[in-house]
Amino acid sequence: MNLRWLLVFAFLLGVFAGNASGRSAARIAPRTYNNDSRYQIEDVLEIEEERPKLEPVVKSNQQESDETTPQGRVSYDGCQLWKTAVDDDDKIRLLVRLRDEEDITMWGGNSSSIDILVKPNSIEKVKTALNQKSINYNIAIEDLQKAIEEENPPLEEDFDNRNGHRLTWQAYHPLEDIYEYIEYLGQTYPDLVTVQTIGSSVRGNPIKVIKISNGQTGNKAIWVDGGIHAREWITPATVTFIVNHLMANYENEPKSIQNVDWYFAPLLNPDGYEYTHKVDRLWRKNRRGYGRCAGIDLNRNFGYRWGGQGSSKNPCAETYGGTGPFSEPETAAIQKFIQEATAKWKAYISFHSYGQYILYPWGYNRVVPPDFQDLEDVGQKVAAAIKSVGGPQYTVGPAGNTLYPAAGGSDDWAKGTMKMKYAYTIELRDNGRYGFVLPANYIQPTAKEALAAVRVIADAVSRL
Ligand code: 0X9
Ligand code: ZN
Repeated sequence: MNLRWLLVFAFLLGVFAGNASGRSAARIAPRTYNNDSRYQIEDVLEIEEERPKLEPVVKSNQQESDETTPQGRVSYDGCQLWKTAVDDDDKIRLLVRLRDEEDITMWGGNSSSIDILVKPNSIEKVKTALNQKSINYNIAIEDLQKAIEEENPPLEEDFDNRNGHRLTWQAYHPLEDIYEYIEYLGQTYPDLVTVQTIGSSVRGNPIKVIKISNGQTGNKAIWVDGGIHAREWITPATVTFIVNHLMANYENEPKSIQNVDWYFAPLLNPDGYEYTHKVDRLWRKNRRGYGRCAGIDLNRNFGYRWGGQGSSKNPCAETYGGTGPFSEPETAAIQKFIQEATAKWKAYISFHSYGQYILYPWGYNRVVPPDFQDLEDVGQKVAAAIKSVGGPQYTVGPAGNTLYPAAGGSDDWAKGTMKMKYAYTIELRDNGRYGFVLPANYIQPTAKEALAAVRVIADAVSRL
C-alpha cells in the first residue's frame, strides 16, 4: 500500500487528525534508518508525560442519544453492513462524501475493501452512488438490528451459579457476571490467584486485574487485556476463557506458562461495555459525558506519542483521544498499576476485534522499532499456531503499516514507555461477515485460537 493511499484511508476512517501540538514532547529526535527493504525503523523515543488532569463528569439534561427506541435503546433497524471494494482515491472520495452526508459510517477494512454501515433511508442513494463509480459491494448483514438480536442467545434469568459463577462462554454476559467470575477465581484458587482493583471507571465501576502466579521469584510478567473498546464483545469473553482454561489445567501446563506472573484484565472499559448491553450495541469509547459526543477512545489515550496521527481532537469522533495523555481514569489506572508493579514486564497482549490481525508497534506511524523482526517472527508463529488449532488466517504486521497509523494506543505505550519487548494488539474474528456483531457460537473457537496465540508469546518470553 502506498503512502498516499494510507493517508487517504486513515482520513476516510475519520481517524486522521495531524500531529499533536504539545502535551507530550519528544526530548530527542527520532533515530530513523532506511536500510530495511520493507519498513522504516524508528527507535524508542523518550516521552515526557504530564500527570493527567481528571475533569469532573459534567451532568447535562441532554438525551443519551437522539436515536433511541421508547425502551431507551439505540435501534439499528434496517441498517445494513456492506463490504465495498474500494481501491482508488476517487472511490474513497465518494465514501468520504457519503460519510460526511451521514448516509454511512465506517466499521473497518484494509487496502482493498472497506466495511460500511448503511442507514436505512440511504440505501437507494448509496447503491446508486456506488454503481455510478463501479464500486462492487456485497451485503454482509441485511438487517443489523436483527443480527444484533440474534447474536446472543437469551441468558436464563434463573440460571443458577452452583459452579460459583455464571459465565458460560456460550453467550456474551453482562458486566455483573464478569465481575462475579473474577471474584470466584480469587476465592477458588487462593494459592495462585490474586484479584486486584486497580482503579475505577468514569462512572465508578472497578477495573479488575487477575494475577496468576506460582510465586517463583524469577518469573517474567505478561499482561493480557480485553474490552478496552466497548463493542468488541468477543474480547472479554476470550480473556476470561483463557484464564478459565489455564486455571482448570494449571498443573499440566508447561513451564513457559507456569513460570510467568500473569496479569489478566478482561474488561478495561466497564462503563462502555455496560452501555453496549443496555443502550447502544455499537458504542466504542468510554462513558465520560453525555449525549452523542460523549466518550474518549481509550486506545487513543495512552501517553506514547499521544495526539498524533489517527487520533481526533473532536470529542464527537470515535477516535477522540481525550484532553491529554492518560486523562481518563481507566487508562490512568493501567499506567499506574503497570508502572508501580514490581514485575519483570516482557509482553503486553491487547485483544481487540475485528479483522484477524496480529499487530505490533509502531501504531503511531508507518515505522517499526529496531527489533521489529523479532516481533514479526513471533507474530508469524502466532498465526501458524492459530491455523494449527483450526483457526482462520490472521495477518501479521506493524500496526501503522498494516492497518492505519493511530497514535495513543496501549501497545505503543507498552513497547515505547514500558519497554516490554513483545507488545501486540490482536484483532480477533471475524473478517467482516458479522464484524462486531459476532454470534456467540464463535466465542469458543475464537477464544481457543487466542489461547494458542498467548501460548506462543509466553514461549517466546521464556526464551528471553
Ligand atoms: O484502532 C484501534 O484502536 C485498533 N483497531 S480497532 O478496530 N479494534 O479499533 C488497532 C490499534 C492498533 N495499534 C495502534 N494503532 N497503536
Ligand atoms: Zn478495538
